[in-house]
Amino acid sequence: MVSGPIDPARRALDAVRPPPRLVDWSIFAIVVFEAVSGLVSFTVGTASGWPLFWLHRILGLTLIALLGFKLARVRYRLTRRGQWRPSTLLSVLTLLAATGAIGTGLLWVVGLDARLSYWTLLSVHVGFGLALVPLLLWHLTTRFRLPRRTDFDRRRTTLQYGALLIGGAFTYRAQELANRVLDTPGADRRFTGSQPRDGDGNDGFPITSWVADDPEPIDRADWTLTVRGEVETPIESAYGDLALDGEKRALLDCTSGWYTVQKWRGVRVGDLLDAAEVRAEARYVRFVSVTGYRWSLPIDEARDALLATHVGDERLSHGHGAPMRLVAPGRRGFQWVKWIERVDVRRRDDPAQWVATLVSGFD
Ligand SMILES: Nc1nc2c(c(=O)[nH]1)N[C@H]1C(S)=C(S)[C@@H](COP(=O)(O)O)O[C@H]1N2
Ligand SMILES: [Mo]
Repeated sequence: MVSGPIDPARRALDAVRPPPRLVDWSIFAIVVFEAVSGLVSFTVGTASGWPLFWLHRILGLTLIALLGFKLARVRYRLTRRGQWRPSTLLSVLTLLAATGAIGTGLLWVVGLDARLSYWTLLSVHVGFGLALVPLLLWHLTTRFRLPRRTDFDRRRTTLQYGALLIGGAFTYRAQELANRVLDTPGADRRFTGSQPRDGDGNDGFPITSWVADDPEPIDRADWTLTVRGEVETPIESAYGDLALDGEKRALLDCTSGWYTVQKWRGVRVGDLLDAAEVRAEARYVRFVSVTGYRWSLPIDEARDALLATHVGDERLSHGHGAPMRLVAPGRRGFQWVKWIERVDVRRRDDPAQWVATLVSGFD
């Protein structure tokens, strides 16, 4: 028998639970939104982008309620004899990926900073999320049921989803408050979710490279910097001929979930472009690494960037991109190209750079 106090809670839950087909389709819609917003958030580095992160977190929390409704409904298929089918295995894998993504997301938010070699909890979260999307699509093909008109009731459906969203927003606020009151490591996170790495210079923050980018150390005496493309006067400059008088405090925020504020010194990109005499048609500046890794910035933004040779009054170490790396304030870490050897002034953006960041370094 269910005793007294549970009854009101149970009744409240029943009231906010949408009909089964709507639960299933809203789980699907939210997972797609989470995957897309998660990936897009990788390109957001300035504070005006906070609503995207906020929505990602709140919808992630509503997903917990929806999954709870769904599990309460289908649990018997796992626990009762004779209910297993081949597709049940797929359902279990899908559930594991969802639980993994939600669990790592929650632990990250409260500030747990566990690491699996160089994989942060946030990278593991991304891994689960990327696995979840194809699993869920496949799972959907085994039990495809479109919602029907009878599933919707304008007032009831609005109230149910309103309650779920408000519940998610409220839970997120409460968690933020708890982080602050208990002073967990999660309290220091940026709006992007990244946690601080304190310390100045090369040893103050981790070395992070994509997939296979790992060049041999570069000898400053053999290295030159080339500026070419839409310019009147192409430049080819030895290390010793560079004017290293540009200085900037800037925040590097890596999508694997950490950030650092450092004093960077080196060549102002604006000075370099002036020396090369940029043509009127120029729109973008592309920074190219010895490994082929590259990124482009619109020319006005590029003028304000720095080609750093120093960090925190030390010469840049090899791991951090010596002899020269891009410092692009407001951009995420993966856009701060390391081991730069060439600057291309261009008329167009470079969509293939997205692929280049993933495959550079592979022979
Ligand atoms: N050439 C090159 N530049 C790169 C990378 C890379 O793999 N190759 N990694 C990027 C990423 S993901 C980040 S977060 C920063 C990290 O800089 P750091 O290693 O100095 O901390 O460099 C960026 N620049
Ligand atoms: Mo990164």
